[in-house]
This record gives sequence, structure tokens and C-alpha cells, in this order.
Amino acid sequence: MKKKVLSIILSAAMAATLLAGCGNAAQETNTPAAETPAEETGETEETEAPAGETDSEGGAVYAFVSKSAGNPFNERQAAGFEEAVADLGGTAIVKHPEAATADAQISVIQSLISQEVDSICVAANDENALEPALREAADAGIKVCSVDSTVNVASRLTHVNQAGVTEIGQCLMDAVYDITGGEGQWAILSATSQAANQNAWIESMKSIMEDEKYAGLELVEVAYGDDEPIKSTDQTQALLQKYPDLKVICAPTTVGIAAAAKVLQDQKSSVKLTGLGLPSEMAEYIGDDDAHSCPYMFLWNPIDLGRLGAYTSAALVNGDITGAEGDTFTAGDMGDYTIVKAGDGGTEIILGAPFKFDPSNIEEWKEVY
Ligand code: RAM
Repeated sequence: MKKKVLSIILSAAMAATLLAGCGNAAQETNTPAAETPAEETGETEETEAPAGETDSEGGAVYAFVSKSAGNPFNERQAAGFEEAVADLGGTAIVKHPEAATADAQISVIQSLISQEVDSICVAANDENALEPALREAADAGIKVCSVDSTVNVASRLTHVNQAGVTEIGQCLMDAVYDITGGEGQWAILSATSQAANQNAWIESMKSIMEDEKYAGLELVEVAYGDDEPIKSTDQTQALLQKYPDLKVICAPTTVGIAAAAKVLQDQKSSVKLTGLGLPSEMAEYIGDDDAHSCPYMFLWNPIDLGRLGAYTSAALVNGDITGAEGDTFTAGDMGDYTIVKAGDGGTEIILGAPFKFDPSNIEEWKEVY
């Protein structure tokens, strides 16, 4: 019953956010209350379906490969994936590679092929480098989709996207414009240089910035913290040293933004921060005053993203969808989804619009994810 109510609320909230764009999470209620973050998982985690809960998809083995271990965002995605697989009555295999590299993911994918899993859902560290391994998986009858960070069209049946690329680029660009006052130097602190999701958002920001409205803004550098806290901290410090007139850092990565927020706030820097962050990690840095480094930021629900990855995998495995544009399926209590054309010529499923987190709602959302 609770799940049904949540499902209805979720659909309504999504419709509202889609209309609003860059929606404010305080007005949304799309959070499954029962969801809790996964515990520290290490490299591999396997979850058997609870006895007595199998259905027509029962027995299938669904694998999720995250970008890397030690990233709370990835752990929340994995928790959502496992929750949905339990709901489907299948078995979830979660793999967190030790580093955010393509090589680490390729060896994980190869071991999953040997294990004869039914599906692989991967948040890719490189759009193209996984292609040989994923083609081998497809040839072995494994249904492949990507989530969060896409693989190229030849490597996947479809992609589970958190939000539209341009939509995220526009939210971030508007925030940079607003926080700088429309002029001055700003920098990007990204994840790895090969990350398909961050690169797509950065390209989108750059093309939005070509509009005359943004003529007063100067993007001085795109730095890469590789989704490692220490490297992200070092890169933030280097940006501050290199650009004394820097006004804003935009970090479209939850690891990067958390590291940068701490550096700026500890140093009482006048440089401000925005980007994509986990409310639980960013709450202490969000505020309107000089004492806080981040006026506001954006994200989506990483638990729901993982859940949608699992429901998409199941729909591919049981033949409800092939990944073609126009295919529709029901993602458990998340409701119905339609596969749409993606910007790269392949297809995708969009979770929703990015949410804005600011002083008005961060206290509430830091408890959720
Ligand atoms: C990091 C990862 C992930 C991205 C978020 C916003 O956790 O790079 O892929 O979606 O940030």
C-alpha cells in the first residue's frame, strides 16, 4: 500500500519537476522513505532474492558495475539496484571497481561474462573503451545497458539517464551566471577526463556559454579530480593558486564538489561553489552567507537511478523491451517509462529533472541521500 502511494506521488512529482526544470527538491516528494544507503561494500556484493518473493523474472542474475569503490553516490545507486532486484525476485551482483578506470571495469565485465549473468548495467568510466568487452557480453546473450555515465551506442541496448544532458548543463550554467553576477572567471572541477557523463555536461555548458548572455564569463580551466577526494582537494587548491581572481568553481561530480567545498570553507575563501552534490555530504557547506562555500547545488535521487537501472535490466531480460525508441515498460512502483532517442543517436530512459538543494531544503534532504 505504502509503495502504491509512493508510486503515485513519484509520478506526480516527476511531472511537476519536468515542467519546472532545475526543480527545488523541497517541493518534491519522490523519495522512497524506506530506502537507506548501502553499507561500505568493497569490491563485490551479491544479494539473493528473499525466499517466497520470486515472480516471472525469478532466478535472473542482474549485475551492476559502478564507476568505482568508495564513492557514496555509487553506493546509493547500488542500494537502489539491489532493492529493485529484490523486488523482482532476482539475484543482484554489485561490483565496485577499485579505481574509476576503463581497465578496472573491463576485468569486472569479463568476470561477469564467465559467471553467465543475465544482464550488465554499467556506469561507464569510458564511453568507447568498454566496447569490446560489452560486445562480447552481448554475443554471449547478456543484456547490456548503461546507467549514469553512458557507453557508446554500439555497446548498449539503451542508457538510463538521470536527466537530460542539456537540462543539467543549463541548470549549472544558470547557477554559474547567477553566483558570479554574470561576469568574471570560473573553473570546472570534474571527475575523470574520460567520464562520459561529466564530459557531456561540460560540452553542454560550453555550448550554452556561447550565447551572448554569458559573454562576461571566462572559463579558465577544466581540472580533473578523478572522483578521488585527495586529488580533487589538490586540484581545488591548485585552481585557487593559479587564478587569484577566480569567482566560482562548478564541480559536476559529488566527489569533486564535496572536496572543493571543504577547501573553500576551511580557507574562508571568497570563491563560491556550485555543481552536483549529495545533500548528505554537502549540508554543512550550503548557505547564503560568507561562512558557507556553496549557495546551492543540484542532483537527482541516486537510489532511484539504481532502481531504474535494475528495472530496465529486467525489462530487457524478460523481453518487455529491446531498447528501441518508443518501447515502454513498468519500473515496479516507480511507474511507467518510455524509451526515447538519445543525443548520440542511441536510446535512453530519463529518470527526471535535476533538483536544486539550497538552505531552505538541505536539512531535510541530507537525511535522505
Ligand atoms: C559522481 C560520479 C557520478 C555522477 C555524480 C554527479 O558521484 O561521477 O557518475 O553522476 O558524481
